[in-house]
Amino acid sequence: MPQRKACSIVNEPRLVARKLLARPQHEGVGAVVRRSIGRFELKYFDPFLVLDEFSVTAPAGFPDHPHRGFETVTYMLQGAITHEDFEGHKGTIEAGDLQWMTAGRGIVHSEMPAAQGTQKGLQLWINLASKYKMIEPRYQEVLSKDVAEAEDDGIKVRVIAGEALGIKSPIYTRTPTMFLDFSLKPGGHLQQPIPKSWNAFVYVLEGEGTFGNMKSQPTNSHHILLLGPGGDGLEAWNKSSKLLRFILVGAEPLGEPLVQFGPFVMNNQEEIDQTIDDFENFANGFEKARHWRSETASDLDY
Ligand code: FJE
Ligand code: FE
Repeated sequence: MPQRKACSIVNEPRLVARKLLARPQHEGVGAVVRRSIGRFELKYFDPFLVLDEFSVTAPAGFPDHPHRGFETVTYMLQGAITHEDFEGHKGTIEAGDLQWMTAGRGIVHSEMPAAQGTQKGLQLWINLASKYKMIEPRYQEVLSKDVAEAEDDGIKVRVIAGEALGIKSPIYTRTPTMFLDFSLKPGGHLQQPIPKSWNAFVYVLEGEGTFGNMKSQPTNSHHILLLGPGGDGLEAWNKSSKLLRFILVGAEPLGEPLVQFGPFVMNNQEEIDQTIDDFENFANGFEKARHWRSETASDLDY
């Protein structure tokens, strides 16, 4: 057994099982996303369906589109995005703010730039368990000033979901999930517990970090690292001379069958056929889509 500090809170650090670079691709209308989870090579990392690092400069965006069967988490890094849905729920999120949207049985909405310049952020799609797929839609929004933050010895964490350094997020997650935004100063060393049975990944936003094993090759921005199974946490080091910023996301896998048709994610083909039927006929949660078009996206040609 390797020797560890008496204060270790991670005894069996998880190793990096896979590393992928998220290259830019076009999505929505005139928007660019670096997709890591959800691309061909990594279709699903239970319960994660999509991870996009997006970049949107007007005139562009994600005009009126539906969702069913999962949650979307939008975490802003720069600029602002206005969302507007078919029930009249509307709002703008800016850098540091987040929106946790449980689409459940159905949401139709637009997500459009709300500021000059380029809007940047992360959007994560988290699958819902079969028994929650048709629940009422729900929004949880947290402004940057209300995001729980903690600092300790060269480490800063913003707790989007779950718990770190003794600080808890107010976000309620249907699928048990942790979402942590870490900044490590040069020389910083982190140990973060992760439940053993959870799937977890790291996505690097800025700088260069060493993950899992102190002797491994450093990883820089736009890379996703899938952590291997079994260990009880993440160990990370900033051995560079610049700030390191990354997110650590983990969740309990659902272990259920999955059939996806674009923004509809269900458990079998019959439920997907029913969903397409519901969407086309404005039924079972899509009633309000019949006469609705977003204002925000109306000046965008698509
Ligand atoms: C979508 C294509 C899309 N990533 N990141 C197809 F682009 C989208 C979609 C998004 C999206 C929105 C934001 Cl604000 C950020 C994103 C994909 O809206 F839902 C489907 N079906
Ligand atoms: Fe959307």
